[in-house]
Amino acid sequence: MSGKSGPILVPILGDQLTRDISSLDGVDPADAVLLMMEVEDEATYVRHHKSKIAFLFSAMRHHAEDMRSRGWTVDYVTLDNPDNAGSFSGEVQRAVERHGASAIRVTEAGEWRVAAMLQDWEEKFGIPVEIRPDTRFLCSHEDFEGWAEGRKSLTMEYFYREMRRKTGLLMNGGDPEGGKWNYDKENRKPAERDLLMPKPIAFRPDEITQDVIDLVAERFADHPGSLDHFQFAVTHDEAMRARRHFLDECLPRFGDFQDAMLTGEPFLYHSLLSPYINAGLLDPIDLCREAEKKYRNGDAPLNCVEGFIRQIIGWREYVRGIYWREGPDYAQRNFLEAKRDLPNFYYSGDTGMHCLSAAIGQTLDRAYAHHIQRLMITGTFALLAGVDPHQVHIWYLEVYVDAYEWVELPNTLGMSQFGDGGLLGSKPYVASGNYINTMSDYCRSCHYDVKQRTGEDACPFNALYWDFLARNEDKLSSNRRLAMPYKSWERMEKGDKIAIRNSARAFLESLD
Ligand code: FAD
Ligand code: DLZ
Ligand code: SF4
Repeated sequence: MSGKSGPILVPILGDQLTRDISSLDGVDPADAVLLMMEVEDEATYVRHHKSKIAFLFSAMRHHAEDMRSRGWTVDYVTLDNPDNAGSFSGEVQRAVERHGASAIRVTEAGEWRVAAMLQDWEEKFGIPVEIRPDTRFLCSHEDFEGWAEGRKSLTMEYFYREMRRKTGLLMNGGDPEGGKWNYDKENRKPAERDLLMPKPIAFRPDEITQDVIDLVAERFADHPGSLDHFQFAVTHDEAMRARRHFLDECLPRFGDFQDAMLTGEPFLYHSLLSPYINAGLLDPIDLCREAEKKYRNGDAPLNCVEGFIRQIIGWREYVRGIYWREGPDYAQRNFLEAKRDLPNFYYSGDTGMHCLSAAIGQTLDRAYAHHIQRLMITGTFALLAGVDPHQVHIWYLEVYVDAYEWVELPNTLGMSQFGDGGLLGSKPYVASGNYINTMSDYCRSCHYDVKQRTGEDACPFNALYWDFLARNEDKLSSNRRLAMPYKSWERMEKGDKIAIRNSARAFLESLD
């Protein structure tokens, strides 16, 4: 110990808005100062969507109020404070001096970049720094290592089963509820417009949020996205209301239409809860237990509840495990050596491809797109077009309100762009226009014809799909899960192959 007698300084980072965050465990409010800081570096290390910054700053300001009302002393530094040092380390240094802090206690950071800063603090400030594990996750880093150790492949499904056993969620003794672990086959129905479809719960900005919106509009005018549709929950209570709305109104049909896409319906039956879970306003496991209750009470079918729980205790925990296991250079991987620049229309939505203009348009408006839009529209297009996966990663990190590197990077670089060569997904998520036409109504009002493979009016996904396979034959043709498409490509007439590749080339040149 340092021997100093000042308070313990507890920095609460922007994604640690949890009342019982591990850094506060066993701490007496009388002995501690909580430090919350809006800093330029965090807001600009990528050009976050304006609504993403507004959501987080407003949620942080409300959380500070909430913690004060619970007896904590909170030192909150706003972005426009003239003395703001602009970085976590700069602000912690100022706070250590201001309060004469005797020690720092902090919950581990959610990404490598910030974790490296925390590691430096002890030496930098000359007081003890305790970095505590983030207990909001089910699977610790050590447990994930233990699970992954010695396995030939890190298949999510097996990890998920471990998490089901660990939590007892949807278990019948040692067996999965209903006899199967996974009901995904029932979850691929296309949606029809339905007047009874639930509307998302919208929260009107209060004075605190409005101040933040004004600040962000002024300071981050050059960042992508709009503030006009801001309707996020920003308090614990509002997040709980959003959670209730999802459980009552959307969960009973969540699974059925999980992969569907409809023009003008950005949300369908999705929960829209990821920003609140990731920032710490909602407890993921408690949410899963509530979802399970809905099934046990006969209010939601098994396929929907299992599908939802799998996303959280399966995918969410799994991608975090992969992120920390693979290390800071995971972001640099580029298995397919893709080099194209991200097309400008990712920042404007200005393209004749209706699926892309719809997914990007709602992303810029609302900082939200659901999983299949992210994976099979913006993700698949970038993959087929051979866009540099690092640029794709930066875009996803910027534009989604729920984006933090630990969850965004494995989903983007691994699952969506095959940048890790198949560590996360056993085959690239590629598809021709036919998939999009089956799962959405986008093609009905598109400039392009989904049935045509070549020519100026043909759906670009079609030629790009075959061109992608041909272009990456040396790297992908031995993949057993791509055996069928490669066989079809082989069997194709030479003239057709040439026409497809010319069509793809012409289209790709038009992007440059
Ligand atoms: P729902 O469809 O209602 O799902 C319920 C919850 O499950 C989500 O709130 C989320 O917490 C969790 N979940 C679902 N899928 C995943 C997944 N693949 N990985 C982790 N958690 C999942 N999710 C993020 O939270 N942050 C990101 O930055 C992010 N980037 C993504 C990038 C790409 C390329 C892809 C394909 C997916 C990404 N996802 C990300 C996963 C997923 O798309 C979002 O979690 C989901 O769309 C959030 O909306 P929702 O809350 O309505 O989700
Ligand atoms: C994403 C973000 C932004 C935009 N701004 C801040 C901020 O000003 N202060 C803060 O504490 N956190 C912010 N965050 C979230 C952090 O980047 C996130 O907490 C770290 O990535 C943790 O690993
Ligand atoms: Fe997208 Fe092709 Fe359908 Fe147009 S035709 S919406 S580009 S899949």
